[in-house]
Amino acid sequence: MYKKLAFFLTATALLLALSACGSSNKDSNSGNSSPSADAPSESASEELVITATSWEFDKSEYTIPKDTPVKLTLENTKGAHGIEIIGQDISIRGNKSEIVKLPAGTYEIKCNIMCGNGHTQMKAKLIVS
Ligand SMILES: [Cu+2]
Repeated sequence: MYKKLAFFLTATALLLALSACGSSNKDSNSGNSSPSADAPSESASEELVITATSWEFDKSEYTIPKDTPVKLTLENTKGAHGIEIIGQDISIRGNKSEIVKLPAGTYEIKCNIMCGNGHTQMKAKLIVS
């Protein structure tokens, strides 16, 4: 009889664990899907191309409009570099694009791929206004 009860309890605990898992997965899925569902509907009318070589970006300062979707493209003409916008969850590694939308401010751009001797010098400013 105790065995039966133990089985029942185990089964219940298992079910609870499974349903908890299921619902948390659902939550994280819906959390993930809503921003990505927004992304395609936002077509960027502006584009910023940042060109990277070893070891510098083509400009020390870039400017984009605030609260506007901007297609941010990284082009590596020499070496393999990436960009990271400090304080924002934005990083591009290699020759890729991402649509970004930022509030007004001045941000620091850094290379996020360990690219060699001059890596730490690969910095630029992003002015959003
Ligand atoms: Cu680097």
